[in-house]
Amino acid sequence: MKTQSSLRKIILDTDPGGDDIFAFLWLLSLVKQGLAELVAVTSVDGNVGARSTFSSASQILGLTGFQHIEVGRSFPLQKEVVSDAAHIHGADGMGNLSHTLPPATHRFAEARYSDEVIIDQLNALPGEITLVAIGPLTNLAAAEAKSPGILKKAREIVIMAGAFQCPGNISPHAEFNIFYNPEAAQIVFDSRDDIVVMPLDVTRHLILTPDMAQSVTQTNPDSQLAQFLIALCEFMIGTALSYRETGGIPGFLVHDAATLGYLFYPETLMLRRANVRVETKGEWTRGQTLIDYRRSAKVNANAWVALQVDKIGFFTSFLADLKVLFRTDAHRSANAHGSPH
Ligand SMILES: [Ca+2]
Repeated sequence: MKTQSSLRKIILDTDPGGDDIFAFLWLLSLVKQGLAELVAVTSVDGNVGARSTFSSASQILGLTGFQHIEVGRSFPLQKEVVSDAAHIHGADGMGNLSHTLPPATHRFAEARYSDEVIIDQLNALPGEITLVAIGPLTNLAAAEAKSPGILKKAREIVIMAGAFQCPGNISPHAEFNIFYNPEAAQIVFDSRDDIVVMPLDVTRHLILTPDMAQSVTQTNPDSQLAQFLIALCEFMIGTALSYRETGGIPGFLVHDAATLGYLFYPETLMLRRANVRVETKGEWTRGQTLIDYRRSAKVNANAWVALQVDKIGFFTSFLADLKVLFRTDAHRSANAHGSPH
């Protein structure tokens, strides 16, 4: 039995986003199982705009009975060079399904800014909070800029970001989260020497298929959460296939979930120590992440980079945990026929 003090306390920094939602639900399942504590969700402008990622985060918390958890709001990024990823995730970031869910209960206008939430929580519990960042790194960088050294107060920082020995997904060399705000990413890599990175090198292997989604929801297929998950999966598969992200396999990449795989099932990943730099200027390479593989001595490693994943082990754990949500979701469903767990 875990004691309260040994629980992972987590702030989830997210820009939902279809794959964000699967990571989010995995984390909520771990919370329900008493394996993690979700301190706050800090939404960030990214896949879609700041208001949408905020309200999506609120809707997911409401759908799963966690509406008491704080959601931070972000500010829109003032940049002209990048567009969001609504073409991948739907205009609302949730496969255009947000209208099928209970409305957001958190109020954007009254919410604290995400960087303030991060600063306050890290100051309140220095060394205890793990930051899991699965969107552009704008909020983390803003916190570091406002309060230099604050990110060192996190127990650990785990990010889904980058592409090292494989192509990017937003440009030939860049992964979306870095490309969206490379300057912020470099600030985060400069903030401490142990940033944990889940890049496309591993996440491009994490293809969630309709069979997997069905197996997760089968204990309570009529629940609102099940219907949402299946519909979201269908939407994401449509865009994944049109962008040829899965080698033709009907499925979609659950990139962001890799961060939770690392934290709770670390045996599924192989990581390499490295000094990671971010290209912030290149005309064709802006947002590229680089490791120096030359044989000269390196004295300034700043990261742990995952380069291999045991995908069978990963999905075994991921799917088993997601199933827990459907056992406990029964009492929330309009068509509930199960009994509360
Ligand atoms: Ca994301």
